[in-house]
Amino acid sequence: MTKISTKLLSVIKQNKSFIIAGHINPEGDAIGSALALALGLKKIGKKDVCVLFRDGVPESLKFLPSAKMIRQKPPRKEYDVFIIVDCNTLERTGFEGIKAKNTVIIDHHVPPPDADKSGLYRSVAAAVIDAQAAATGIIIYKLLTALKIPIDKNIATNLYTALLVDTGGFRYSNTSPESLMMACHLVGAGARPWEITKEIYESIPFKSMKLLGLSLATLDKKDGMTWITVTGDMFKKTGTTAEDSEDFVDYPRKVKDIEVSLFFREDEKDVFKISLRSKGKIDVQKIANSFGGGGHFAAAGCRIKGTLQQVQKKIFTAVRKAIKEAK
Ligand SMILES: [Mn+2]
Repeated sequence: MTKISTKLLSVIKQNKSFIIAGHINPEGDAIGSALALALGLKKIGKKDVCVLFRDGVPESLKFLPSAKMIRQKPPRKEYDVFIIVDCNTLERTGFEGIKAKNTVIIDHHVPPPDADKSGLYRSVAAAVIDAQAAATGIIIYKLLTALKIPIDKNIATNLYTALLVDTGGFRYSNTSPESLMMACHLVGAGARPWEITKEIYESIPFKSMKLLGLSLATLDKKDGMTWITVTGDMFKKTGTTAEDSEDFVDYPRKVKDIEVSLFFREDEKDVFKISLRSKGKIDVQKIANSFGGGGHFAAAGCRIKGTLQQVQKKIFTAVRKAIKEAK
């Protein structure tokens, strides 16, 4: 159960200026949560609210109400409260040296073992880290409710998007009574499911679809795993970037009778980002952790240096071991 502490409520009530930052390479939950929180704070008279994402807003999320308020560089001034959403380390935000009197963390990821590398946790005034929450958007919803902030159409659209994305369109195992109940409230408050779905799932740029075609041609299957790859050449050929391959890992997971699906993305020469997805039995977060990455039980990622062949060998060995141990 998400517990919104009275400390958190008072940190918000007693302060005037807020800077909200989410993680690098942001998606719907990070951006939707940050914007919903910012809009909520403005509703209770907090005029000085800044929303910060180092990488800006991905094309597919520019429709979100108030997406234009997102900045990529922190203003120089000192804020009363720095709120980190949908991640729990300074490193994940991609920012250093944001000046604030108080720090707050609102997230649903398990903190990595070395989470306090930056000394951040010593200065945290309040935190809600609930790994059971389907989305950070759920925690924001509860926070706004606890602050008695009415959910209007713009807030509802941001929160519905957060929830939609992190539940995989209300399909993943985190599609709980709680998440559906919240969706119900948000639609009641003005969120339009089909309008949002069209923006999120039915607005793929043509070049991204071409990239998917090239990547799907690499589909392979072995020992309970399926995988696809995107190489630097494929990006070049289609004029695309990493952003265009965001949900590619979902495709090999659709294959029948497999436990783990993998997506290998060449970020620079001999550096690969690996996304891992589990069909429910294998804890892929553990596997990602062993390579210095992180995530959740069913969705995780890591980065490994080496040629594609070397990287695949390392990952396949780890996944094979995990599948064997789960039997
Ligand atoms: Mn999230």
